Order: sequence, then C-alpha cells, then structure tokens
Amino acid sequence: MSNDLIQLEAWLTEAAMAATSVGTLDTVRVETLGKKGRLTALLKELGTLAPDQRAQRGAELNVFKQRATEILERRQAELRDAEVEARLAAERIDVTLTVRPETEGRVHPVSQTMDEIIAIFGQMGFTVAEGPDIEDDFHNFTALNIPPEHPARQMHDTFYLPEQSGGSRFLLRTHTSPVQIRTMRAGQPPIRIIAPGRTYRCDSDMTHTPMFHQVEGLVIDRTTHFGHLKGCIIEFIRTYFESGDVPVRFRPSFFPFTEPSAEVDIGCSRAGGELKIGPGGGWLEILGCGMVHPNVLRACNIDPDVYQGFAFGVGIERIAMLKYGIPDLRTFYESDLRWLRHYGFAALDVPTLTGGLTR
Ligand code: 2NL
Repeated sequence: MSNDLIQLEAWLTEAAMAATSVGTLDTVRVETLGKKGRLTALLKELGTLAPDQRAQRGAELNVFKQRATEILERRQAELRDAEVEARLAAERIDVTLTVRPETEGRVHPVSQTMDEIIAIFGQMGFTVAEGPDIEDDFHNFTALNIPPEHPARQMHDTFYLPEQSGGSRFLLRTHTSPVQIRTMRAGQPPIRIIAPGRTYRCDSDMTHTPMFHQVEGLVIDRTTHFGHLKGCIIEFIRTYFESGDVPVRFRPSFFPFTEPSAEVDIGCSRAGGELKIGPGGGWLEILGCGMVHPNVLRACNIDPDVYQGFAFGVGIERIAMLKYGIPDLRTFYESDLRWLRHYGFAALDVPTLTGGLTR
C-alpha cells in the first residue's frame, strides 16, 4: 500500500477512536468517504494517471475503501454498545427497595358480611335500596300490618324520639322494612331490592345490642310465588356459606307482614362441642321470610289481586358470627383493636362471586 494511504489509514484509525459518539463518528466517515471526502479526492485524481498506473492505483484505493469501511463499522458497533450500556445504567431501577408496609386498618366483619350479601343478591338481579334511620310510625309499623297494640310498638322495645307538636313521635327504625315500604310506594312492580342497614331496638343482653344490622329483601311481580322464595333463599345460603350441601329447612311461623310466613333453619353438627355448618342432624335458625301480606301491598297502593311477592329478613351479626366463628355478639361494638385485627378483613379483599367471596 502506498505511503499516503498508510498515513490516511493511520489518521482514520485515530479519528475513529477519538470519536465519542455515533454522531461524531459519522462526521469522520463523511470526511473520509463522503462526496467531498479524502478518498473521493484521491479517486478523482485517477483520471490524471497513465492507464497502467491507473489500474494499480484503482485497485489499491478499492482495498483502502474496504479497510476504511471496516474500521468505521467496528468503531460504530463499539459506540452503539457503549450508548446502550450508558442508557441502561441511567434508567436502572432498584427493585430491592422494600414494599410499603400493609395498611393497618381492617374491614369490620359486619361490613364484610354486608358486602358479601350484596354481591350474592346483586348477581341474582337485586339492587340495593336505602332509607333513613329515623322513621315514622306509618313506615315502620302501620304499613307493615303491625297493629297499634303490638308489643313491638311499646316504649320498652322501640327507641322513640321526643314528641312533636302534633303529638306524633319519630323513632329509630326497628327493621329495614320501611325502606321497602318507601320503594313500593314510590313506584310500581316489578320490584327486586335488598335493603341493608342499621336497625335499633331497646334491648341489651348477651345476645342483643341496641343497634344491629339487617338485610331485608323484597320481590314483587305478577306471578312471584313461594317456590321462588324457597329457591332464592336456598341459593343465598349455600353461596354465603360456600358449601353446596348445607341442609335448609322451612318451618311455618308468623309475622304480621307476611302470610304465609316461615323461619329458615340450616343444618349443623355439634360434634365434640364444636359448632359446624353442614349436615350433622342439628338445626340453627338463621332468617325469617314469607309472602307479602295483602294489607302491606294495599298500604303501598299495589293491587294484591294483580301483584304478589315475597320478603325476607336476615340479621347480619348473627350470620357473620356463624360464618367466621365469632363467639360473642357484644364484642362487635367494643372497638377493641386486637379484636378488629383478629376478625377484620384486608381492605382490598372486596367480595365478588367470580373472585371469591372470602379469600
Ligand atoms: C326476621 C324476619 C322478616 C320481612 C322480614 C318484610 C318487609 C316488607 C313486607 C313484608 Cl316491606 N315483609 N320483611 C318478612 C319476613 C321476615 O324478617 O327474623 N328478621 C331477622
């Protein structure tokens, strides 16, 4: 190779090594191989040579061009790798950082149970209805076919507010039925609702707290019958207790607002002193239900000769205790943090039928 090409290659090698980015290396490439580059200038000189010298010089320049291209490509690959390395280093995330500690709060078993019940009936097509905790006599008693002399109306069973100027008294609702009365009076069937919420009774002992929770359900349509009630309740019980073989029994009973009325028992075993839901010969009462009394429909301006339906009421604390093995009702409202940590639920464990009621 001629001296000038050896020098040019030495210059190129040094310039390529000195380039610190793909961009500056490209400047070196243009300076060497570009239209106004050093090699191009040498190629232009070929025309001035004698034919035999021209062939030799031409071949030599071709070899140089190849070597120059190789030098540039090798350096380009090096610079590309270095750029990727630098970017990876700059965007590095330290995945060894500890996660934030879990939140300390817990969902109360009453809220969890309510959410589970809502998920189950929601899947069956029920919507949630709500109403005031402070009610009047009509919505809490009269419309429900509860006669004036009924014991529930006595001072010692119901919390009454001070007398109004007209002589009437508001009260704390003793069940969530007034929510259903309001729903029926506000529109016409078909109706398919559940009414979860707080209820109050002037009662406090081992198995009663003055405030407790209830979910009532109501279905009204033209042909709704007791078979629908049975199917709905059995489906609810087996889904709630997450077991398809829980025995369910309907026992005749009495409520002023339903006719016929029934109380519902679920099977249990008490082997070895331990209470377990499922087949085992024993029975536990868990809810009340029945076909809505015609007088209740009439009080809500619904024609009992056209419409009929069923209703039910479940105590939330009671079925929470049965499912989660909580032995004492009164501990629900002591606000004991140790109790809440033990029986409470993680805030993000929202019950759904597809994701699991309880995880
Ligand atoms: C129980 C019994 C029950 C109802 C509640 C109801 C509501 C309307 C009309 C008719 Cl608006 N009935 N509710 C019916 C039967 C039983 O609850 O032992 N609850 C804990």
